[in-house]
Amino acid sequence: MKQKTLCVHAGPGPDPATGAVNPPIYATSTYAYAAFGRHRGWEYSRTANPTRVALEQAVAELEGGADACAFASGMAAIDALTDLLAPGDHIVAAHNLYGGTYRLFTTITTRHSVEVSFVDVSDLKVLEASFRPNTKMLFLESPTNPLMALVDLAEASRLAHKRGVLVVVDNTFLSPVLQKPLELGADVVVHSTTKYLNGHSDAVGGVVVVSDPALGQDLHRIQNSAGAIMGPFDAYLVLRGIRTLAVRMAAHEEGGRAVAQFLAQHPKVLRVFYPGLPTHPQHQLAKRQQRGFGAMVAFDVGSLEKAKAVCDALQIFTLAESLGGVESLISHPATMTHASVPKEERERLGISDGLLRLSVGIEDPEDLLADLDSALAKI
Ligand code: P1T
Repeated sequence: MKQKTLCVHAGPGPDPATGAVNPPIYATSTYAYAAFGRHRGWEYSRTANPTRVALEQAVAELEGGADACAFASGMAAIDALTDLLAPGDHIVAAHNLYGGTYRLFTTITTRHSVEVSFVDVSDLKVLEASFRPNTKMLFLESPTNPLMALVDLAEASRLAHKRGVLVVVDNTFLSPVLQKPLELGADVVVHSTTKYLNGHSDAVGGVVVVSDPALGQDLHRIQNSAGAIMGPFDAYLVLRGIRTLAVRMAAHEEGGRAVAQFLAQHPKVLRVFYPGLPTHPQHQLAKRQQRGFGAMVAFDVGSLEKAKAVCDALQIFTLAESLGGVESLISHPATMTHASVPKEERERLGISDGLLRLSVGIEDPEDLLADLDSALAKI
């Protein structure tokens, strides 16, 4: 099935009881037993809820996976993955990740005696040298938040699998419409559904997709035991968002490309980070492993003062954390999404005080360029 068709039809299809074309929102915490000792397949909504299961099935189909588990947030989904590990295990993580993932790994995961190394995974030699005998998980983002660096997912997976290391890819920035990590060799895909999958900035959630059904069973055990589940109302919203994912991604991409090209030729902009630009150092890799370049664009205006002036002057772009909604957002990673990364570490990575990150929405690109043009004229 083609992407657009899959987005519209992924999941269990019409409700078997009534024929409703959309899954009902099963607003129930529990289910009546058919008889003593005999339930009807549904026991308690932490364990399973039909609306959540419909979403899980849809996302598994979209990513080409065997199973999926939906969680209360993207961070809850990533945290559940760390529950696969035992004390003494080691994670190799990309050195540029969403700031919240960095915070989870450095302040919570390590409390359970799991070691984490942050390495420049775009250099495969560095990646290979970072594996240890106790390495159990490779955690990647591609493209990274906010620097838009890529990892060769097929090669990184090959290197990890030689050592029996589980490969996890956070695919939030592209969505399954623009990248399918499981097809490239990864074992697990994680999403903040808060972003493109939902697409309307009205619900926080997360999902994990796996290629191995046994791993899926293990994650459902974690989901049920630890309990950070997505509720049925949110599951409904994300599933509704998925129906338009393919057409939204095409519109996002059109805007993303236009904005990146505009910024790349603007005299006030020092540097643009967008894998769709031929000048991006990994443009060829992006063309090979992605089905598009997406709509996340970062750019450097040189200083905190200038970054603030641009944010203050914009009319259509809203200053806010998050991304992937229909409306365009701007954020300042150093003081917002990546404030929990120490300043020296941010500077080492290139997350400068003048760096701004755009989530380009689906408005008319001409309006977005005019907004950026007048804001940049202020600096
Ligand atoms: O916010 P939450 O649904 O818990 O998802 C966390 C998360 C995980 N992975 C990536 C790549 C993310 O970007 C995020 C959340 N990011 C933002 C809120 C942001 O503005 O970057």
